[in-house]
Amino acid sequence: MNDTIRSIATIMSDLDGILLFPHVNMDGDALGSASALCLALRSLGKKAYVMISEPVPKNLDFLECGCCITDDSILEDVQLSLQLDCNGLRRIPGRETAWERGRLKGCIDHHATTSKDIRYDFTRIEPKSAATGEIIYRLIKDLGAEITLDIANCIFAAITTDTGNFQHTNTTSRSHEIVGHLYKVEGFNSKVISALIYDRRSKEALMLESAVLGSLDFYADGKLAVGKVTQALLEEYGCTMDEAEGIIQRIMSIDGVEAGCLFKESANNVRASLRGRTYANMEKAAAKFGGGGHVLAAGCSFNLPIEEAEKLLIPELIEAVS
Ligand SMILES: [Mn+2]
Repeated sequence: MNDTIRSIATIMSDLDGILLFPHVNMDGDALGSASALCLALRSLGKKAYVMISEPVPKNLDFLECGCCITDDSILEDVQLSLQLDCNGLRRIPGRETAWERGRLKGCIDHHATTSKDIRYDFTRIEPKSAATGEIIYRLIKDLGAEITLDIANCIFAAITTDTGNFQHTNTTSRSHEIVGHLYKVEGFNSKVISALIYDRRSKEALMLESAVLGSLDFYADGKLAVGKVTQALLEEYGCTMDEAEGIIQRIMSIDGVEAGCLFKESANNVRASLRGRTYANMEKAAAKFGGGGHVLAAGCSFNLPIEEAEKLLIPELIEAVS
């Protein structure tokens, strides 16, 4: 079941009291999409909030736009719970009770891997869209809301981050067309937004990156590169995990690397971020461990020590690059 954007706009036009749910470990697409839609709904006179359960990453602070809440009691009646840039309860941990409040449940996403643990009243899943922000832009237009400067900034952030600044293979003519429209919004300046997202890294984050890159393991004649961000490293450099953002892209910039893996160790589990360059199917490898994502960008989690997770995942990745 995949509903049209127009029909979703029609449904939403009649609703008030809307909670938007970006995925955990929010990125520019998840938060940008959620805030853009939240602002558009408010401009139409509706009560809308973005429900989160973690701090907004520093480099995305400008996307908050007064939309985010951690306590949903501010809404008396929740007519719609809408998941953005993700699907399934596993992607919104700690927010299940708030999610259940929605009389209707919806999902707008571009991840092909879909979870079956939620019965949605409507869904729009477009695996060919580079970012959920592309779908949200069209939804805002169909809702009849104006693309304000704040909304334009949110949509631009969503698209630039999920396309790797228009370098990933998921980038399409439509990604550029939508951004082209954003340039017509009064005051829009892509350079300013890019600098906010990409050029505010701390010294500590760069030191952490250099430590991780300095101890990469290579397999399969250099076609697979594996890095690790451990709790010990974070402590040593005084960093939080969101400052490890971007390390996987650095790994993928190494000549000859077809697949990259970055293990991220948290207090209670290990998450693996997986990237492929051309042919290595990362979605398939992630799916073996209950994860998912896209063919060239996926992820999975392990409730195991990092060494055990490596033993399980690396053979699959070696197979993916061979
Ligand atoms: Mn996305």
